[in-house]
Amino acid sequence: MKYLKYEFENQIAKITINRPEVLNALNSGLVKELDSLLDRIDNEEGIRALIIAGEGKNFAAGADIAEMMDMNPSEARKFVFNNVYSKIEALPVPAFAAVRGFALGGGLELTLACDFRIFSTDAKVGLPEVKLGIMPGAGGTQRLPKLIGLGRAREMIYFGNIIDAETASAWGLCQWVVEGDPVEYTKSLAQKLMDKSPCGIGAAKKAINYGIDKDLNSGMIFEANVWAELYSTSDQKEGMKAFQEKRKPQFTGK
Ligand code: CO8
Repeated sequence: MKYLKYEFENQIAKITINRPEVLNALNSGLVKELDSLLDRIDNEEGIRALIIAGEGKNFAAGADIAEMMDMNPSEARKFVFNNVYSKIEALPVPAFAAVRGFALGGGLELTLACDFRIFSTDAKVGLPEVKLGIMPGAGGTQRLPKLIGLGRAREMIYFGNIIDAETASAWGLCQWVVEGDPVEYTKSLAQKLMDKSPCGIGAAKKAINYGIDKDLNSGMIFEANVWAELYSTSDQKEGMKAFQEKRKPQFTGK
């Protein structure tokens, strides 16, 4: 791969965006690589969590402006890559965004498709697209209001302000703020999932994602069905048997 680095260790997959010379700006070649990598991660057994980070001092300063500037509307439509970000949301394992420095525009939108955001104290995040005559196009107008509420989302999108980690945390945009490189802390968080049931976590992720834009009743029906399906897994049998036998469960994710 030219624009991404991929590592797999201790059941954790890690993708690093690797264009530090342009603050990890996301061009179409990079997004294509991300697309293939996400398909691979989705189909590979033994992965229990995904971490996405940026090479160097920044996460990603947005989509590549040099590539986008001369596009016509039909080329712009083809450039849209929110379907790739949705693959992160659809993964059966939790995704963590470990953010240092800038996460702007499409960079911040990438983190919004993850289950968790961990920011370093020097993180600077925002959706500055209106300053370029465009608007967020990779999920920002859809995921951000659901995460931090309409008022704050409108503020970030209309004013295009860049906010710091402390403000992001107060607004619920990130769950953890850490000193220095957030990757190690993110790995330790991911590691804490390893003794939990992959089937349980995967099913919960599916139910949360389904219910977020549905009415309560449809969400409850979906939840009940997914919950009942867990009774066809060995994780459910092992988890409850281990409880009865007063030992730690050995989940297989099957
Ligand atoms: N695209 C291309 N190149 C970039 C980008 C970018 N988004 N951001 C930075 N760079 C490049 C700069 O051009 C510069 O390159 P060079 O050295 O060749 O001149 C290099 O990275 C370093 O950047 P700066 O010199 O500007 O660094 P500063 O520390 O002075 O400033 C900033 C850092 C404030 C982050 C500044 O670079 C900046 O404002 N960048 C643009 C941020 C931005 O507007 N991002 C949003 C882009 S639009 C977007 O993401 C739309 C997403 C929706 C896509 C829809 C399809 C799905």
